[in-house]
Amino acid sequence: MKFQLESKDIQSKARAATITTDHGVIETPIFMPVGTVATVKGVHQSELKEQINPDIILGNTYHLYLRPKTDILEQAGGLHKFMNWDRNILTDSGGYQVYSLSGRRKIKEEGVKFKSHIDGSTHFFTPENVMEIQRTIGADIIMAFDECTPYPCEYNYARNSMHMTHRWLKRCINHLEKTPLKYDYNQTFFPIVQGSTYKDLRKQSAEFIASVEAEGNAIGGLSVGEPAEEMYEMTDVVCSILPEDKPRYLMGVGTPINILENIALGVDMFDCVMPTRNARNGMLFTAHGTINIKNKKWENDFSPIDPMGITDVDTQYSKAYLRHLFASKEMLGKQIASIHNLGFYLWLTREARKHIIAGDFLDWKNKMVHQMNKRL
Ligand code: PRF
Repeated sequence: MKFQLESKDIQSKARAATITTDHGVIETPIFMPVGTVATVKGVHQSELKEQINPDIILGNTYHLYLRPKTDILEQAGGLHKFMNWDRNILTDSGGYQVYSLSGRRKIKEEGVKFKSHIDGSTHFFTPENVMEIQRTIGADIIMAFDECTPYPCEYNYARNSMHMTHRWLKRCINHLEKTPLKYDYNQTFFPIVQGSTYKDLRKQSAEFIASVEAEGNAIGGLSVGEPAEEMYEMTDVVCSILPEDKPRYLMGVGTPINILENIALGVDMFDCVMPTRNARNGMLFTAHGTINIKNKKWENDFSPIDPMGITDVDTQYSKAYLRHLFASKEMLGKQIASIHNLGFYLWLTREARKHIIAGDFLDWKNKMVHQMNKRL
């Protein structure tokens, strides 16, 4: 993997860069659409490529391991081939999903015992087997196995958990070195900073993570219910310590406003289920605020869904039509809304990049944050 800084903003800590892997170039800042179970929900790969056009998407180890199961992905020749996606993929390690989704789970030094959310069967994740699973899934960027602490979290729990995440990181690295690549392209490994909402722990964790000198670094444990200001404080502390010449990935963030504020603090990569999940509930993000398309006020609004939108659906269909699809519980409604929202998120991060390069990012960011903070 190669990371090249292209441009640094003078008035903020925002950067524009490129990441190059065997599956192509990723221009940052980037939003990575979430394709949890080998599908970006409701969106065909052709629409994803042609309309939304992300350089990279995300998959989840936890889900793919449970279904279709690792051996099926191996037989398919890896996740790229299985789902017909020839650009970059990043897989999360399960270090978050195992806490947020599985029923009962037991965290020990050795690893996490958990019950499948699908059939209740018992499984065990360790730093070692999660590295092997991610080798077999075959994403371009693979993540360390960590513990994402909840919010709020007692100091002592957060500190002990952070230290365990650091010990797990060493085990991930040791095991990866012994686990050969499965396919004919490289994989890059990112460790994850934890430390809850405690500045001293965040600082300690960022220093430890930086010391292992991975090719890129991630920030976990945020966007778990803490106030946005606390999230920004933590990102700021961590970004001031993580190396400048490597990508920084803020996991599971967030709203369009969260993304712009964190870009201003030096984050390069984001992912979140929000654009697709909220789309399925009828919530649309636009440059001028959010729309609840189920609202009666759109019943006879025949204007385009989003006249400024970058995807075909934005101008092909009216708000009244999309409202009707939601009222009728038609699946096309969810699909249109998902394409719109992902198109908007990708537009937003591409615009951010343009403004960083042009040198007027901060003014543009402040204007956008103000504009987007409305309900239409
Ligand atoms: N760890 C991992 N994945 C994650 C998170 C984390 O802390 C988060 C936190 N918002 C989202 N996804 N492994």
